[in-house]
Amino acid sequence: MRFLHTSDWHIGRAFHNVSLLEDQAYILRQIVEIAKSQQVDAILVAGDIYDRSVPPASAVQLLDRIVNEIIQDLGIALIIIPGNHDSAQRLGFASSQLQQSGLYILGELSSISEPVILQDANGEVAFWGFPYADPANVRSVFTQEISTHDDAIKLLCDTVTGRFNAGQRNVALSHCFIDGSSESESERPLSIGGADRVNWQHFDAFDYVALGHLHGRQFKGKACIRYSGSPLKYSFSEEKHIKSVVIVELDAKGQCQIEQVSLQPLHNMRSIEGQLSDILEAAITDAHADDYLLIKLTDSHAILDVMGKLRERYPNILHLERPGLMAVKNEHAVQPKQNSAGELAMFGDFFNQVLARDLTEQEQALVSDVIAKLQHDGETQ
Ligand SMILES: [Mn+2]
Repeated sequence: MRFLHTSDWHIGRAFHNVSLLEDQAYILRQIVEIAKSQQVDAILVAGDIYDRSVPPASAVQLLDRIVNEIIQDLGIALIIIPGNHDSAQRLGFASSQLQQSGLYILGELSSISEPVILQDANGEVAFWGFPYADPANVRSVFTQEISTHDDAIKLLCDTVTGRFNAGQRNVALSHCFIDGSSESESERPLSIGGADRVNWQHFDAFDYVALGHLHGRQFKGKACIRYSGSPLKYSFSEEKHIKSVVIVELDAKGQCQIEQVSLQPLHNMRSIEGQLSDILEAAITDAHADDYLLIKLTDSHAILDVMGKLRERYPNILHLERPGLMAVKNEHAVQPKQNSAGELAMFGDFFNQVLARDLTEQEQALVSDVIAKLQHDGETQ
């Protein structure tokens, strides 16, 4: 049995008010191509299909197209669980009818004991899907004393491992936070204060565990208990991530051979740090000037229309930070006596930007007087 594991598509997500739908369409098509060339039998998506419980129509249309390509055009089975961003009920629309066509949406907690069974030359593989559920939900469905995410996952795992058939290989899909794994800034916590952590040992009996929730690819405990990671970077904290999908070859005994196939985004997400003049010069030969950028300017003086200047070369700047300016400001915060000198210098820079010449001595004196008067007024108010 050969399958592709992915998760955290977050279709419909925007980043710094820029819609990522085109990037998502591009990357999902790439995943379909990988599934085709790798000749997998199934694709597993371990939650957070959509970014919101009520996704925009354009996101639903994109998923619809991708599902058609996977099931109808390629004849590959698609197994999905909802994550904490999805609405299990909405995602699960018509799911029992769709099973006949090869689309398996495992969104019902009460049905976790009914796995998807796929056959290969070596026999049956059971795919057990755990839809994302908080402890209160698990408690109400199973009427057992469940107070933590760890209790909940343990119960779900114990429930299905008790139903394993001899000779059958077993794969789990789960959307949870395995204790000790690394987070990114684009994940929404499942609960506050670390109470969402679960032990990987609960999954020990499965031959492979396809995890979702954490956006960085990683495994915990065993190589076969694994997060595929999101297919795109959804925060600048993921700048150094390599985004990929997992291709799993499950042999007759349930041993896994794991390969990670890298994805190439339409726009990379990265940060650039330096002086404005250096950044603008380097941009001339930057072959990836349309990447999504975080720019950190180290210049310590005020610059007029800095965003306009940068956007001429880098059209997709999503965020601008001015650590240089902050440093100057902070210096003033601890040394208030330098305030007037700092403000005069700042105004001098501004004046130079607008009129392309320095203040004369007379003008400097005039501006100093105004600054001093403003400060005096501010103090006596
Ligand atoms: Mn997610």
